[in-house]
Amino acid sequence: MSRLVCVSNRISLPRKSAAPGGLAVGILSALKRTGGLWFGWGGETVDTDPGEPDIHIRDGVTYATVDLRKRDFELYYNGYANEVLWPLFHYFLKGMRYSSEQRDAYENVNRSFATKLVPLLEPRDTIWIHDYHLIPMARLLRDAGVKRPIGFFLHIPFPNIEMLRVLPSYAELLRDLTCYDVVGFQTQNDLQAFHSGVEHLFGAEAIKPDGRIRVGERTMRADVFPIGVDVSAVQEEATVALSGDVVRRMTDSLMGRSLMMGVDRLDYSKGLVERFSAYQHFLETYPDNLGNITYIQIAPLSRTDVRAYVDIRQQLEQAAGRTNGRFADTDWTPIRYLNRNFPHATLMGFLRAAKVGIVTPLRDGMNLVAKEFVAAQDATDPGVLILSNLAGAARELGSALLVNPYDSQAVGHAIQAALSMTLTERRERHAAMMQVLKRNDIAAWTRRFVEALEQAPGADPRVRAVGNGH
Ligand code: ADQ
Repeated sequence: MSRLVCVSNRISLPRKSAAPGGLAVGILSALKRTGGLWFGWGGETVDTDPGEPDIHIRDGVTYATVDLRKRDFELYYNGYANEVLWPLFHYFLKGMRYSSEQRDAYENVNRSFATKLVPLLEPRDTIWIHDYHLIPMARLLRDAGVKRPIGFFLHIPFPNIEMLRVLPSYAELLRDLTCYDVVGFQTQNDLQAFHSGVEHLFGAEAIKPDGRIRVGERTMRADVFPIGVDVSAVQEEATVALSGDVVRRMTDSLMGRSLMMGVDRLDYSKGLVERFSAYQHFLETYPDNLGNITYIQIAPLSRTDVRAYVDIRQQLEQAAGRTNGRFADTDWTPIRYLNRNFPHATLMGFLRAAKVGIVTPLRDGMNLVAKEFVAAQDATDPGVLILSNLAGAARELGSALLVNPYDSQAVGHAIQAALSMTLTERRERHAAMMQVLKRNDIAAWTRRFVEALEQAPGADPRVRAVGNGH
């Protein structure tokens, strides 16, 4: 059996408190299952040359972490990754600030990652690169002589060519994606968007009837691999945490009120400003709920050096303050808005305690919190999920209350519908969603992707069998 090597920009080191983020949750579950190597940035920035990777081994997983130079962190991570690709891929051109200096830093950091990874590779490795920070990796690893199968999974949405074309280096980005053996997307929409780019650049004939893509001498496969959650681990975490101290103190403080819960990284794509305004709309439209509902929004800060994130933070503080100022009573606060981090298990306990889970991103690759909310519920008395139809998860969770996150009136109505839904309907909707979650769980995601990679059209079976060379 080949060894799995995952590469991502940021890696979650054991013993350090986990950085919130779906990518880390997904990769760690994958690697814990199969063992292997996880290579990436360990979260430290330095002034001098970053040097060789640090190696830690824990529970069958080898972690190889590299540092980033401060300047590279600014231009590659804050800059190209999070001020160009992230907003563009989420259709937020307002947040995009392109410079060729950032583009060069992106290429250089990718090259340095590739150079440092190559000596760690073994002859039978299968290499799985994650997310938009590292799109050029396959080209750079191939240039360094790596012949093993290399796959790429995009955790965020992929934009249609009409949006992608805004990027000056869009053709390079598309070419880089075709250097992989397998490219995976969260949803059919993202795959179609990728096809629109391939067709634009290489012509419709590059996409074969069986879905494979042929560019010059290379054949690759692009497909949909919706990421899932570890359903039984979430259930276990949620049940244990519910009777733990932190969750108990929170539920006691509700004094019998219904809880609506939101958990998101503080990011403009998560639709928090719109959500706060929908909640205000709901309190105005359905005043019977005044004093009877508590909305807790947990939103740990992320990417605090990027300007758009400073702006969104201010807007949210103002919006929460406005709603609380207008509706709060001496013994009731309508919104509790927290910018802090909690252990994953505690979050699952909070989700289980909620009658309503509210997940209304303006655009999202998948959204694992939506899936975790469903998995964390008590099946005999489940809470109701309100889900944006612009999140990838909506393609699978059709039994949630689907809303357009920009329509504050509709989201307000959905909150009311969730609070008044009968037990029978709640159970039916929950059971339907659980079926999907179990079928497409995190193990299925890993298995399907790794199998696709091992059977990829470009992966040379002779190299696989005899394991000669990287
Ligand atoms: P994210 O944008 O980070 O992920 P999401 O999918 O919701 O969004 O994943 C967040 C994860 O972090 C969840 O597992 C959640 O429980 C956890 N988390 C959130 N806040 C936390 C906190 N305070 N403490 C600890 N854990 C916290 C990206 C894409 C998504 C895609 C995922 C996975 O943007 O669209 O679903 O990757 O592919």
